[in-house]
Amino acid sequence: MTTDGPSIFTRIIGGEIPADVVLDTERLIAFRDIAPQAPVHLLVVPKTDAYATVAELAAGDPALLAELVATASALAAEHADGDYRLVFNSGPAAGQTVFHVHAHVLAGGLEEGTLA
Ligand code: D5M
Repeated sequence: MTTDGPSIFTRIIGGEIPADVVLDTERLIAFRDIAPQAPVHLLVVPKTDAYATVAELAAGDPALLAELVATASALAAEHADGDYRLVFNSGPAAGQTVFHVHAHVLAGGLEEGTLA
């Protein structure tokens, strides 16, 4: 939850801002990142705005976190060869800019042995 109005992701979920949506389910939405860091770069986002970080989501709704991970895996199989990196930036010093929990799914032609 933020104190300064709905997050950009809540506005995408509400249809206020366009996005390249690849999956839309009861509790999750997935769309292409606007600034892709890999050949396939998707964001998987819970529709609820109750959780800012992955740790909050894990504590508050572990079933939703499990659903998010399963969805990320399925999307990597659909959009690439099934291998993927799943990244949660948590906190400003780690590069989090949108405080509405989301997973980055990075896939397709990733370099071996690197973390970023
Ligand atoms: O990741 C936030 C991510 O959200 C970052 O990779 C850019 C992406 N972003 C921001 N605005 C949009 C829109 N409008 N569409 C698609 N993607 C967007 P973080 O982990 O918080 O740094």
